[in-house]
Amino acid sequence: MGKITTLAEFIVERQRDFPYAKGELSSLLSAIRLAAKVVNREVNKAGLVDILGSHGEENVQGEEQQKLDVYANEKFMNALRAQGEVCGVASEENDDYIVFDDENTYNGKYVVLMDPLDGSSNIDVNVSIGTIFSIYRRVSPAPGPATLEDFLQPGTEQVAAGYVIYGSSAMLVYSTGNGVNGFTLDPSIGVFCLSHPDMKFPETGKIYSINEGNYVHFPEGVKKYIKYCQESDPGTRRPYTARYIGSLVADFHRNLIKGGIYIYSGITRSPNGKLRLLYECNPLAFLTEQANGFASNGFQRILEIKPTELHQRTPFFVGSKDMVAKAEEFMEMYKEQTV
Ligand code: P6P
Repeated sequence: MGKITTLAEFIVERQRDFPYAKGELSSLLSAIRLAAKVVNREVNKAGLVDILGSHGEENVQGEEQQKLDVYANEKFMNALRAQGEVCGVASEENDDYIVFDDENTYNGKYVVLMDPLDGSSNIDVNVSIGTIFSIYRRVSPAPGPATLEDFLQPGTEQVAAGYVIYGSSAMLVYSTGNGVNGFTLDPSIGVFCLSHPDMKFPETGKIYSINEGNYVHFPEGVKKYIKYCQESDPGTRRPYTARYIGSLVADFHRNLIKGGIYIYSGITRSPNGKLRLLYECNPLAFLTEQANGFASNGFQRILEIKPTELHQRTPFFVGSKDMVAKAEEFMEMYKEQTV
């Protein structure tokens, strides 16, 4: 059996990629690693709510059960606050960003944006869910409080990003700008072990992921791309296979490994779609480009979008480079017909 590299060892080894880093980013990633293990333990218990008491009520121990996404938010917030290198966090669970204003965090060099438990509605049906995180260097002066500008940076400025998928096994997949690596939690020893080194999107694939229940409301370019996926053409391995889990991290992770495209398009009543730019699309777009894929809003590279507000939404086309390029072709071809 080959040598097992733990996430902790890997973080230290890769710190050498950053000669000027004094370990702050490594320490920050270790805080995320810890919180991921704590959340995974609770997510795995979710199936026992009848015995432990459903969230929001008291369990058999008489403890107040929290909704899992609130619980996850709290665990990641606490781990990041305790770690000392982060001056503020923006979360899907909080309307405004949170400033860490004690003496050791006022100097924090980084800000973190996160969706602490994406797809949490899938917990009750035992479908994989995930945490998504994005890390930037602060732009506001230190020492001092984090400011909104620290969080409204374009995705190209990310120093690191990743996700945790709580599935048949728990995995942490992240990049600090030198490729993407995946670590699987060995629950028997509570350690994330390097299981998917140097992850790359296959140039093209056979899977398209989109909620076709919204078909009548899609822009014409998306409708035409879906029909393109369904036509028969052995030369381009079509018809493709439709796979849609309804959990962004799970659909993304499957496509990263097998190849494919995930689309959450704008629709008539919400032209920017449902997914959030800052803590869902940007971190996944960062990973995607590091894994030789591409991420677009249908017309523009996701990472170059200049954010204007914390919870803004964007259409999201992400995955194998050739497949996203083809989808963009249809969006461009039919952009005048977009209702
Ligand atoms: P729909 C979960 O609520 C989520 O944010 C993503 O994880 C998922 O991909 C998407 O929404 C599913 O949305 O509208 O297809 O049910």
